[in-house]
Amino acid sequence: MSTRRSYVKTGLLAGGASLLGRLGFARPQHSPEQHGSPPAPAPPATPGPSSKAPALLRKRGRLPYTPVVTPNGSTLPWVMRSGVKEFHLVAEPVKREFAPGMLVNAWGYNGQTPGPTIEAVEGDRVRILVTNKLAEHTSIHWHGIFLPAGMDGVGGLNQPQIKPGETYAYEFTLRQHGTHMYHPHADEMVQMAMGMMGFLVIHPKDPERHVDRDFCIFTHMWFVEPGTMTPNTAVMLDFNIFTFNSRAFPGIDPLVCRKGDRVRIRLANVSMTDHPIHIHGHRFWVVETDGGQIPESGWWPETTLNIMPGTTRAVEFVADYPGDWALHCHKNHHVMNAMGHDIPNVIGVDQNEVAKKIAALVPGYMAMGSSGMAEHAEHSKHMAGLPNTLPMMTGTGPFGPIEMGGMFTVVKIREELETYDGDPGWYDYPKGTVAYKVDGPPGEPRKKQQEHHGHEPS
Ligand SMILES: [Cu+2]
Repeated sequence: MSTRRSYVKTGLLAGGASLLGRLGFARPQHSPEQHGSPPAPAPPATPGPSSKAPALLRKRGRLPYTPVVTPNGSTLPWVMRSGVKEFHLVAEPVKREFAPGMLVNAWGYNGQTPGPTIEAVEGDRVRILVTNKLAEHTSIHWHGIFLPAGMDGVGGLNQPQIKPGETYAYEFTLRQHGTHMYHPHADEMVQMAMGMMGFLVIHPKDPERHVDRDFCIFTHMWFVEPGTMTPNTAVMLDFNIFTFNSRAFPGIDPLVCRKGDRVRIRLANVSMTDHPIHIHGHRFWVVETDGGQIPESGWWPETTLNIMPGTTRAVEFVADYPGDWALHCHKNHHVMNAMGHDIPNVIGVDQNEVAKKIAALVPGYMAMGSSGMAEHAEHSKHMAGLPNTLPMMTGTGPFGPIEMGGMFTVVKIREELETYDGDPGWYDYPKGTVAYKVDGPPGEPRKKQQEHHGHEPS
């Protein structure tokens, strides 16, 4: 875990710093002084974590909103020029590490896929410069935004395509607030499949409520032939890598929350199919689509929300229950990493005899799958022969293999939390609150953790 996190941070810092330098932007991203934003109004009256956790308050600074967190990603810096917030996106090929052990030749913005999250406030005048460093033309569409037709970004329809080496400016006033996205409307089949997409979040001018945590997750899927590193964009349905913010579990940062936090998760999808996103231990309220806010009387509760292609959704919930809670796509293949689809179905087949014969020819051969595919998690190195290929299921938790990859992460809710930065580690289960074994084959060793956490019902 620490290895992965330090790698990610180093990568982000290295990539981000050189890029920001190139664009002439300075860190930090959230300081209003640096960016010359208008004076921030007083913080919302809703009691937040501030009274108990000064460190958390400092993080929010004087911004009139809780900054969006893009796990494994970043927020795009801006500069104020004559009253206009100016952003700069650079469309370019990017190398994206999906998880340790797998690097992908993707396309994106500013060295990242998804591109950095653009954050602004309703009423802002924004100018977004787009420089094309791809080898082919592109354009950017601002999905769900009310703007002049000539700024809508459909290549050929609203503007000429942006040729390689050219920079275009999009400029409009934000007349709404909500969860939106940006993506190309050029070479449709290829550019989004290669990872070109990003969030455009517009905060309300007069927030009706305060959230403590505001996350955004871009769902996506890819086909990267095992052993290779460039997505095949001609694939229509048979994708084999499924990502949150272009990372696959166990390469996805957890969503860290304090007990009692009001949490918003914004989800988006420009892939070829829908992703039913499921949360454990809580139910969330559906508060927003890319069409705008749903009045509170119209919110509805879900534990699984389908994110259809070409949509955004925002959900909110109060982090009531401490623990480690799974958040994942509920399509079973979408919580798996690269796998060949031409594998024979051997569930229920006795392979003992054939395994003996093959082992005579192939030393170390192991027949798997007769009782199900869980064995793959234990022997997750079965793809180790292929370079740049993640095992199907690789995550390991405190009790053993998690048996998932792909679109899976963990919402980590803690009673005590000094900082939202970093990973607080696995949940320390109170004694007597973990499922326990009451019967089984004699002599089978118990898992260490189960003994540690005890069995007595409270
Ligand atoms: Cu999915």
